[in-house]
Amino acid sequence: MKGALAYVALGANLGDRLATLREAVRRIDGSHGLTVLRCSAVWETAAVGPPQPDYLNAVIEVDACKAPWAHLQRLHEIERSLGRVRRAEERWGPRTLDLDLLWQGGLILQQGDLELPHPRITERSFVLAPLAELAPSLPLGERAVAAWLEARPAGERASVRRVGPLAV
Ligand code: PH2
Ligand code: MG
Ligand code: MG
Repeated sequence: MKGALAYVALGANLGDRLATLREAVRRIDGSHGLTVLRCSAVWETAAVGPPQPDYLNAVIEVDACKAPWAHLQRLHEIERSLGRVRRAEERWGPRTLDLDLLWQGGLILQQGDLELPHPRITERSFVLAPLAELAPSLPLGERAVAAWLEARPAGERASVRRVGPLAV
């Protein structure tokens, strides 16, 4: 580890979802100060928001050597390079690829479009379930990740399903 431990969430519900997530991991690893350390499984999850196809979601653990703003910018670049057009999107609507910086080295901050830890992690089983595979004890406010996941309603937890490996 040369930098800080960080977690990035991946989501896709348009096109070849698995191929997109895997290509995103390849583009994240080893460039612009990010090294991929571990990958969660891939989870198929019912969409939160307006009616739309199910998502594939995953979380990766990375070694983050730059400031979080630099990493966020790089993640947005990768989203664009894999076909995402932000301007055309509706809030909570379908996405070719969504990359969210969830947590970096315990930083707590809010500036422009960057908030750490990422808002609403604790209310979303589609983030908590893959994150709990990698970092069940990671503290988020008053609870750890695994405890936040256990606190989600049973129906919501049943709407996420582990479907297979992300790493190739
Ligand atoms: N992302 C959204 C909106 N809704 N639902 C699930 N299950 N997974 C997501 O990643 C997701 C979503 C917009 O970013
Ligand atoms: Mg998101
Ligand atoms: Mg996002």
